[in-house]
Amino acid sequence: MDVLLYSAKGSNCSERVQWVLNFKRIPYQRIEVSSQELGSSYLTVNPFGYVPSLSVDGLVFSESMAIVEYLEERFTDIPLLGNNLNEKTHIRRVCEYVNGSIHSPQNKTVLKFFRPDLDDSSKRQLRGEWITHCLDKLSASICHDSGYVIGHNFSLADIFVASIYKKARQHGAAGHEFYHQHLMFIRNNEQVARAEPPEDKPHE
Ligand SMILES: N[C@@H](CCC(=O)N[C@@H](CS)C(=O)NCC(=O)O)C(=O)O
Repeated sequence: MDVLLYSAKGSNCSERVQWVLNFKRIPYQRIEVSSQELGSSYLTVNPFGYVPSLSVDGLVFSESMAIVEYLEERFTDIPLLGNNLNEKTHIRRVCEYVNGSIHSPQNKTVLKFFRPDLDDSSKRQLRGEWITHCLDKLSASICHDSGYVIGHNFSLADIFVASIYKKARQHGAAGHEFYHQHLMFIRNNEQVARAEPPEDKPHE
């Protein structure tokens, strides 16, 4: 099986997929897409110009949520979507909130479209503040049963939450006790820590 992960430095959507690939021990090759390529040659891979994309034996998938659901259904040995329908639904709720409500409005292209007036540093500040504002709201409805976001096991929800929190920090947002604790908790699980992609220098 030939698996290629199209990623870009500092992309938290790509980090989600990479974390899943590592945790499920699926061998893959990471293809680095530069900012310049995102808007040019890479459009033949993903017409939206977004990373990640995942190619499996030449078949290309995009949208991180669709990709991780694909990996979950295809590689069932190490599950990441809970133990029952209630857990699954809550894990999807958290992932959708992170992906649709937190990440999308602060996406680089979206911000450039709506706020062309802002310089890079103001954009970074706004992005960090937005993520923290949304994470604040999320904290009341997660980590109820254990240190994991949903239920008693590491899941896609932990990956999505940890990755977006790290993104806020990269944008210069202050540390957040609740999410810092969550990150420390999941990193205590050796398999989780081993699968966490190394931080790369962002150009996002
Ligand atoms: N909903 C998409 C979002 C993808 C996305 O926004 N990717 C970012 C990196 S995290 C990107 O490619 N940004 C480049 C840009 O906005 O120009 C997904 O989950 O894959």
